[in-house]
Amino acid sequence: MYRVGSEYLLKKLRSRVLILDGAMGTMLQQKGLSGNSEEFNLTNPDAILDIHRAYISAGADIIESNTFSANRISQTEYGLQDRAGEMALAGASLARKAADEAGRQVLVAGSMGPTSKSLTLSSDLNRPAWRPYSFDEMADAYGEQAAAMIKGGVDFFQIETAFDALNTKAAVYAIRRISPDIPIIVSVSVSDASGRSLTGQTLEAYFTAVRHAGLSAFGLNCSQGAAGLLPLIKDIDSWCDVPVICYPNAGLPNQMGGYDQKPEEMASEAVHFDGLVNILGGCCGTTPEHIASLPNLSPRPLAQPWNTLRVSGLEAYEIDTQKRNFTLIGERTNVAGSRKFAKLIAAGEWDEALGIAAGQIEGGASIIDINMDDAMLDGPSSMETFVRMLQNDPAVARAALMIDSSNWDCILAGLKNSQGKCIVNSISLKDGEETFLRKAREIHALGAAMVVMAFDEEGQATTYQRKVDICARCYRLLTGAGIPPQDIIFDVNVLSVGTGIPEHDRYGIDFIEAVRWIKANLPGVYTSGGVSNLSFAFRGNNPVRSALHAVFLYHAIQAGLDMAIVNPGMLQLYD
Ligand code: THG
Repeated sequence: MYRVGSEYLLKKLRSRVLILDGAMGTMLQQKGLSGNSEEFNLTNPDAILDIHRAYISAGADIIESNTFSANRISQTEYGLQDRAGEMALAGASLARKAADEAGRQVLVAGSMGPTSKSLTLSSDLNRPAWRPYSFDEMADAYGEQAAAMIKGGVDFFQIETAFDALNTKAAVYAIRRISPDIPIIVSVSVSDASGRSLTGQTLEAYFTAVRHAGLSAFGLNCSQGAAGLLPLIKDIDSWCDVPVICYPNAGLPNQMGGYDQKPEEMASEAVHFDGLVNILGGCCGTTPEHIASLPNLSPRPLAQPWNTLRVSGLEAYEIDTQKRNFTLIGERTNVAGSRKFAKLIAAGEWDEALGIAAGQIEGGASIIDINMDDAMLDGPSSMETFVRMLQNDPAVARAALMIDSSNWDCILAGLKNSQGKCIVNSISLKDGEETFLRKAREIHALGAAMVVMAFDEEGQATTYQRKVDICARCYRLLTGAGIPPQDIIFDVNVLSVGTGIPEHDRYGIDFIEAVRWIKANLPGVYTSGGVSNLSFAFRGNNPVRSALHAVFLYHAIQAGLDMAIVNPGMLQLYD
């Protein structure tokens, strides 16, 4: 079992900057060992132990196990996929042994690389929705690696050189399935000075997508030398609410692809990380000499934990009603809500369908609601394809996704193909507490926020009292299960008015008053509604519909409504 918990690690990271070791690959090369690095855990364990000992002598507080590619997917390239678990166990055990022999406290970070494959990008230009592995396959590979490394005695996991947040989500999903509390650190590698991941995400969008795992640190490794990473670390410092890690390369690569920055040069650049990091070490090209010369820095102070809803696509988006106006969610990418979109999806006209999503973003939507619930479609497959295709269009991929379905498999398909932080639409108490909580936990484990409908075992809430009673009950259940309040969005059912039935007269007012009650009584949560439902009785009469929506939204926003699913192109201003 691992020896340090998250609380202990946090305390240490607050007290001083922990020194992480340097490159394993560089040291193996110096020993003339090239090829499958992780195989040396089995064939040449003494060489690995030597390297760990050299870094411990150089003053490392943390050493990384030689397990970066000890997973089934990466080892397939050597035909050694069935020995990946053994390599992971041996690598973790070797690091543990070296740490335990140190005569002082040395922590073992279980290194997990990104695998050689991306879940977000297609490697085949002619098949943009094709992926070499599914989320579940990748999670299983990571799970096998993680289980072996816990057995080998790692103190925490270090998911490093990460370039695709969907891969990272699979990794943290797999780890949390095995252990709810082992510390996890995520370190991203950026592809250029713009500071985006290879898959196009900003670092803030990336962090937003993986933060749910309860990270002990987040930061950067590889990519550049210390000077090159400094502006990106300053960016991270401005929003990150967990400790920060940074382990740069020994400068920029030379013409031969090698690294020749001297330890003193690296040290003089690293001085500028003072107060910005909690863990400092080295990546490609760094040696025990580099680690020994790292400067003594004061640690980055602890930041206030996030308490607002933050979602992401390629970019991060915070929903803070104190700071900004209302958030629009585009309703048009819904096969049940738009005949045009339904026809395009049925015909496989993906580019045209993406154009509808892009139009909503141009019209002001920050989030797009995607729904593939149609009896004529294979919902999960259409959801998977659309979400994958979306990645190829930066104008659309920028926005966050709301995965809208009454089919659980369709929701999973959306979540398991999105690199950003999504919102699930929706869950409810319709099938009882057990199903409700099982789904909520799974959604959280997959990193998404959730719309909760005012619906229970008795059916849909149509009155004020039923709406607030159900939401109060859901709040108690969800927060009791560890769901952060800011990831809960209550939808108290926008129902159709003007139908001619007197019982429907109060529907608009009861929605608005229930929103007011929720914002006053259920701390931290958000509220939303599908505004176009309100005017179904006026189908075909768009001027009346948009007038109704404008007046309704005006009052609902004053009562505290945070966001709404709307047709952005049809919204009228009303003051
Ligand atoms: N709450 C939550 N999710 C929801 C709803 C909600 N998802 C679905 C729906 N309600 C919100 N989306 C729409 C989308 C379209 C329309 C209404 C709500 C709509 N469509 C036109 C119509 O039916 O007249 C279609 C016209 C066309 O074909 O273009 O009005 O309440 N959580």
